[in-house]
Amino acid sequence: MPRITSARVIVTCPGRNFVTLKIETDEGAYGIGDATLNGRELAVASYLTDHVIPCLIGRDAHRIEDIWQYLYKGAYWRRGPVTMSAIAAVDMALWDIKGKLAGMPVYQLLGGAAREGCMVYGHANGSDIAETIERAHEYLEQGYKAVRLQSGVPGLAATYGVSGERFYYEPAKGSLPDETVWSTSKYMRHVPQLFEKGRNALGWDVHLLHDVHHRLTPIEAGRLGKDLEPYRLFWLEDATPAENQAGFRLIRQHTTTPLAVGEIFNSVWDAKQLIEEQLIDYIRATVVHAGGITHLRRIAGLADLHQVRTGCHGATDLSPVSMAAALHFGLSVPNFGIQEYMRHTAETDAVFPHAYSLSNGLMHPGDKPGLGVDIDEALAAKHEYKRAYLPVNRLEDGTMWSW
Ligand code: EZ4
Ligand code: CO
Repeated sequence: MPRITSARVIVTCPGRNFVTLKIETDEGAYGIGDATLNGRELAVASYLTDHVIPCLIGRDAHRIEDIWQYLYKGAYWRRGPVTMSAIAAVDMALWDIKGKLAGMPVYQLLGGAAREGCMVYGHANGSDIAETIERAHEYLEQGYKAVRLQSGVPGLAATYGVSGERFYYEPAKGSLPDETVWSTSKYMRHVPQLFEKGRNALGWDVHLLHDVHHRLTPIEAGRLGKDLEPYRLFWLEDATPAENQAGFRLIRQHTTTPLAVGEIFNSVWDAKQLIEEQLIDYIRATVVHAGGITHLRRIAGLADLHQVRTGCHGATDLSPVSMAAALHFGLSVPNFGIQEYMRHTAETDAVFPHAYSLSNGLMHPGDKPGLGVDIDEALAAKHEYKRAYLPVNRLEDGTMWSW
């Protein structure tokens, strides 16, 4: 049995912060897992170092389910993003080890490929509609089958999803949170124009997506979904905050635009009602924030019973280790829908050499044993952690709102 001999947390900032757990065994194989919780990174690093790692030493690295249950039930304090990201990092690292010892890529251990590759969507964003469409064309030229459209809103100084960079989007910055200003009415007038022009320019063969980023109330989301119906979106994401799962009933009563939610979920319990009542079409929980491959498979299993498909979050703040884990999961799960892909910077890719690749709009995790991602520790050590916050958001009268 491969015994866990050591585990440690590596914090690095190759352009942005990442927290990685590395677990070593007495059989030589080691595994890595992502533990990055954007804007709250050191809380997870401490949870792992101060509370989880001492419990791992000496355990059988093959007993993934038992270790998962030990960390979940054994903490007494269940769920929450810090706990579940820490458990996820352990889980990913153990799947990586199991794959390496078996000489197989993780997706083979999960039942093998259920498709040729995972369809991904890229982010086209611009300060106005014309610029967004121009960037969407660039994605189509690169073979993408699906593109998310976000654009600046007239009258608002900054909008979620729009960045100066061409292919990267990085909202976390500053030693204190940036403040942005939001107007629902300006936004609601603008988005249907974005999609009318987007469809006309891009045609009907591409899947189009949009992220509301938790800004609307359920009835406003119902209105927006209805206004967007003529443009046949693949999904409308995070239309309203989802703590109150029953709130999605109201959206459903008013629109057939498909709904996706879940990038901030950390457990199947966050999605239980949404899935069981078929209030959503895509569940966006991630490997890193929702308890690892082990728990994400449980969520997908429930979702499959209710014709809800997966659509994992894949922003740049999820490290290449998470990206790889998401692709092993996505390739093997029966009810895969789509995978978000915001590519990482060259600096990040250099710290995390990886086997996954993109071709013709589909991504594949590659066939290296384990997850197929490594961490260059010497290079990682050169990039020191830098505190960075996600922005906060207020209405025009100063009221705090969801960012
Ligand atoms: O704002 O990952 O769909 N993608 C998103 C992301 C999130 C960031 C927050 O850390 O909504 O851009
Ligand atoms: Co989102």
